[in-house]
Amino acid sequence: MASVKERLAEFSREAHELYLNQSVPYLEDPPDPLQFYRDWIGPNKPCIIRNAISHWPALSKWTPEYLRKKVGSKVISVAVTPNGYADAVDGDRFVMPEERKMSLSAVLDIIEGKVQQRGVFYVQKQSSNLLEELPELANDLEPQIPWMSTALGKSPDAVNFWLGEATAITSMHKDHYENIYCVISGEKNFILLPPTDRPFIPYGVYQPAVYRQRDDGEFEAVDQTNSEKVPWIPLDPLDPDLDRYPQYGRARPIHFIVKAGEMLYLPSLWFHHVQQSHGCIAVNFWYDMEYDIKYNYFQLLEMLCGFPGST
Ligand SMILES: O=C(O)CCC(=O)C(=O)O
Repeated sequence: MASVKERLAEFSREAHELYLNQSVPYLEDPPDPLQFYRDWIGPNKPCIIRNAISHWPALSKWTPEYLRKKVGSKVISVAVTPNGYADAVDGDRFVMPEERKMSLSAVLDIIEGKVQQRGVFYVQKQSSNLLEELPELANDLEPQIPWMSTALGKSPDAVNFWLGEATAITSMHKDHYENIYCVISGEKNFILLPPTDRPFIPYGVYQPAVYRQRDDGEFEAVDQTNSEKVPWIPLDPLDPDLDRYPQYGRARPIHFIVKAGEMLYLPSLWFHHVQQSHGCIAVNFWYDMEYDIKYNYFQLLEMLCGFPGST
C-alpha cells in the first residue's frame, strides 16, 4: 500500500491536474460579486484584476511630496531589521523586527536616500495601520472593495499600508485571510504556492526573538524567553536548499509581478513570499476566511504532514 507521503504527493499532483492554473490569470475589469465568488473565491484560485482601482485618487496623488505634505509629521510604526527579513527564520530562531516609531517623513528620507541609516526599513504593521496610523489618507481610496465585501457578505478585518525598501522581504508564510492586495506605485514580486503543495513545504519550530539595535549600531536578536516557540517555514524560495529540503523540489511555485494599478486576489491558505521595487506603496484588504470544510481539510492536511505540535 502507498505510504501517506506518496498519497500526499498524489493529492498535490491531482489538484494541479484538476483545477489549478500554472500562472496567475488576469481579469480586465472589476468582477461581478457572484461571479467572483464562483470563479475565484470558492475554487480558492488567485487572479490579478486590472482597472479595478483606477478611480482611486491615491494612484496619482501618492508621491513622496504629497505624503510629506499631508501626513509627513505623523508618527508611524516601522519594522527595522539588519538584513531585510522581518518575521523569518535565522539559524535556530524566529526573529521579528524591531518596531520603531518614526515620522513618515523620516521613513521617506531613508527611502529616498536623503539620510543614511543602518538597517532595512519597512512600513508593514499589519493591524489596519492605514486606518489606525494614517487615517488622513483613507479618503484617497475606498474603505473596502465593494464587490469583494458583497461576495463575502462582510467588511475587511484590516486595511494595511505597505511602504519599504527594495531589500525588505516578507518570508514565506500563509494567512487565514482572503487578501485583496493593491499596488499603488512601483511593483511587487510575489511567489505563490497553493495549499495543496503543503506536503513539500518544510516547517520547524523556533525560539522567538526580536531584533534590537545596540548603541554601537549593531543589531542583536534578543530571545523572547517567555513566549512559546513559533512554527515557521525555514526555506527561502529564492534559493531553496534542496539538499536539506529535497521534497520542495516537487512544489510548483508561481513567480509573478503585480504592477501599479493592479490588484491581486491572494486566496486564503496560499503560501506567499513577497519582494518589491524600492519605495513601492501598496494597500491591502484582509477579509477573514470562512472556517468551513476547506479550512477543516487543510487542518487535516497539516496533521498528515506532521505539522509541529499537531500530534
Ligand atoms: O507585501 C508584503 O511584503 C507582504 C504581504 C503579505 O504577506 C500579506 O498581505 O499577507
